[in-house]
Amino acid sequence: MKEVKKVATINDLSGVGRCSLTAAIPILSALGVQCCPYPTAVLSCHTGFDQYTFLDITDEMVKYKDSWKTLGIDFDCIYSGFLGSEKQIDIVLDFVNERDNTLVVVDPVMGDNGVKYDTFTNSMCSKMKHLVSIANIVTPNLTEACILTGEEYDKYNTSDEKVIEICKKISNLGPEKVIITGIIKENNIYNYAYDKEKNEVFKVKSKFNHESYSGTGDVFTSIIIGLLMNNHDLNYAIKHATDFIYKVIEFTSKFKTDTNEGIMFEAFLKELILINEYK
Ligand code: PXL
Repeated sequence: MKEVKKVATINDLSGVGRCSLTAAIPILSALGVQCCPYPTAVLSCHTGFDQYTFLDITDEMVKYKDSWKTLGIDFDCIYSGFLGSEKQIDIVLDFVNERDNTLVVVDPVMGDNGVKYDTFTNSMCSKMKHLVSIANIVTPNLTEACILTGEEYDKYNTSDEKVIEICKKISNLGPEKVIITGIIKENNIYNYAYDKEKNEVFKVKSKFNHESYSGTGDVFTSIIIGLLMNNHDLNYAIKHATDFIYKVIEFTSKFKTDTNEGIMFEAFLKELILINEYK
């Protein structure tokens, strides 16, 4: 019997749009991992919708973290995603620095499609670099990777060499493993993983159906963490996360929903259980 691992999941709760905690909780649970939500904000819908409410809970986050510390609660992994203010990034830095022997995965949620999210300011970007520097694994999309490195975003023409250069620049900030998602070339989309210690690049290809759904980055990172927590290797995790998302996008696209609604992963959670069971 395996013990159930605990992941402190720092992310927002968005009522509609299948992203952040509403992706991480079901996905980590399906992968047999306890998702312990550490909420950053409560939104009626994510920020891609024309209108949304936004309750920032920065002050509560300090008390929340301190309460876990008093209780002596340990986590196998800290997973940070959408952060709503500079102060929140500082709180996450403290939370990580107060703990040892925890895998730190930072998804530096800042933007997509070459554009920063509404709530993300320039000063938050430099703080985010600091958070990236203390992570073991980071999972930016190409937009975020460009923001972190000051490289120009080129949606359809980023060469292998350029992606690898960006991966190395990010790993020089600190992380041992850098995963860059969403590199589009013709009708394909690629995810790259760079392992600093091995100096190796692993690249996974998937078909691109020219639709960009919200929350796929959160689904991706949640799958990676869930599989790593079950002792699968990173390349296995990336390959299966990529294939899973492709399959769910294909299914979702048949319904012609608003892409802000995210992908219909609920119908495929059973597949994650099978992917996880394969040893
Ligand atoms: O999936 C990224 C994300 C997470 N959280 C919120 C967002 C977005 C992207 O738009 O708005 C609140």
